Amino acid sequence: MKYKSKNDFLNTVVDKYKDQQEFHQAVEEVIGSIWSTATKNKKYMQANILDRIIVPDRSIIFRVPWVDDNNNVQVNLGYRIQFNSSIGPYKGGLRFHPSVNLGILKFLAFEQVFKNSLTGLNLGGGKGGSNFDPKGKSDREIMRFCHSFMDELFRHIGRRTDIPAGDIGVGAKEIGYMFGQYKKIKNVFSGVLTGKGTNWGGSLIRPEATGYGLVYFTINMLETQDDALEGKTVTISGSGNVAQYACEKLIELGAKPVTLSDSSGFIYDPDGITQEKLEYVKKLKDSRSARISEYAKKYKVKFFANQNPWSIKCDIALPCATQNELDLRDAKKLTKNGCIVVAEGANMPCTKDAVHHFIDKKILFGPGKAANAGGVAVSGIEMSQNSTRIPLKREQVDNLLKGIMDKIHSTCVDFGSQKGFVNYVDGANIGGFVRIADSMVDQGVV
Ligand code: NDP
Ligand code: 2IT
Repeated sequence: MKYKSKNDFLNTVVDKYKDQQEFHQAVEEVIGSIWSTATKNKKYMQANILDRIIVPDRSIIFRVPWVDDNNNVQVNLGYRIQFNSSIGPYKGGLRFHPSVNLGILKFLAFEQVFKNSLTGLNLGGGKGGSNFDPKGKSDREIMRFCHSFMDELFRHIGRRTDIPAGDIGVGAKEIGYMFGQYKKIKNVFSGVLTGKGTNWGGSLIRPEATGYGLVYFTINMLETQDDALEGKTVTISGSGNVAQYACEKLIELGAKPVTLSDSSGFIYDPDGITQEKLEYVKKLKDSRSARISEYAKKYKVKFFANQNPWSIKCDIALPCATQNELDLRDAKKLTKNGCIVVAEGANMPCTKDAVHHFIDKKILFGPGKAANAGGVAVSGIEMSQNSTRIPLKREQVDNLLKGIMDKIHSTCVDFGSQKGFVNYVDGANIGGFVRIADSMVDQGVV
């Protein structure tokens, strides 16, 4: 083998992709788990899976020009990373956020490859987006931006090639504008995007799926210790799609969510966020410019400016905002305060050191690629409804979602059990990897 050790391999990744720290972090986490599985397998080594799996099939970068409300011409960068298609067409969200760059999208697309594999569906991995900032933009500006973005993206996607969906800054509204433009350019009505409106091919439960799935996975983890969700106090970060529906399912199942946040700070509601209060948050956050601090004013609770919620005592913590939002200091605060479960609703919200801390302390830690896979799983179910042209009922989709989360959980247990402890990071990485690697071997050097 050309690498002396795992660290030798990882050093070459850092050298090759100097400015892509988030990508290094994601690769290091996966390689840390799969190194021995990969290097002991003769077929994987002959096919050089290790070198091949960390390089995207292609990275597309393009100009997105648009006209703002003052008639000024603006330009953003658009991206689509088509990472791996060994088990299905590329699938993964689009993120619109000023922090978006190639390294961030490569980490997200790389994670998506393993996440999609874990769902058991035939979905390859991809991710895309733009450094466009939807905050402070009018609806018309967002529409013009989405149309221009699709003016280029359309030539790279298709229902059997690459099927984007939402992520940070992209929800039903943006998917609508992009779908409309794709249909106009191609003159085909197809399931080329997921997260569509239910009038035009969207699946019931898709908006809820990531948050609901996260809670189902949390329950599965608790059950391994004969514990249950009811009565547990839960801290949540974020107040967007994933955070809102995680909160909703927690309320329904008798847990007590006490925090929500955004990039300005967090609110702490010690009495618990109720469904009525959550409906207020959903309406408030219809506008991406609205701030969660409004909740504090309305319900007379405390708002902590420029802080995250990990100092609040809880049984369960669900980071649902963004990458690296929970570091070692936060992790120590959580375990010191008695937190027994951390499940990642966001992609890679915990830093490497924070993850190691949780595993050292042997608490239940659910990595994003397993715990937040419910969203892409229901996207897969939306695709199959588009193909059959038969929409499923709410309960049918919810049952399929539960079944997929159960299956992901048992894959993690199968591949991650270590002397009475489940290392979900290893379980998810190895479980996701084996299916991809076997498929790559089957298909030869392509
Ligand atoms: P939304 O745009 O709906 O909400 C994002 C939330 O996170 C907002 O509250 C936002 O606050 C906060 N946030 C974003 N960036 C930052 C930041 N840099 N610092 C602090 N807070 C921040 O996105 P989603 O809920 O869809 O996505 C949240 C996470 O879940 C992401 O990591 C995403 O990749 C992941 N995910 C999403 C899935 C989906 O189906 N949507 C599926 C699986 C994972 P503000 O309004 O101030 O920006
Ligand atoms: O990170 C993710 O899994 C998503 N943003 C959802 C992807 C999808 O295709 O539904």
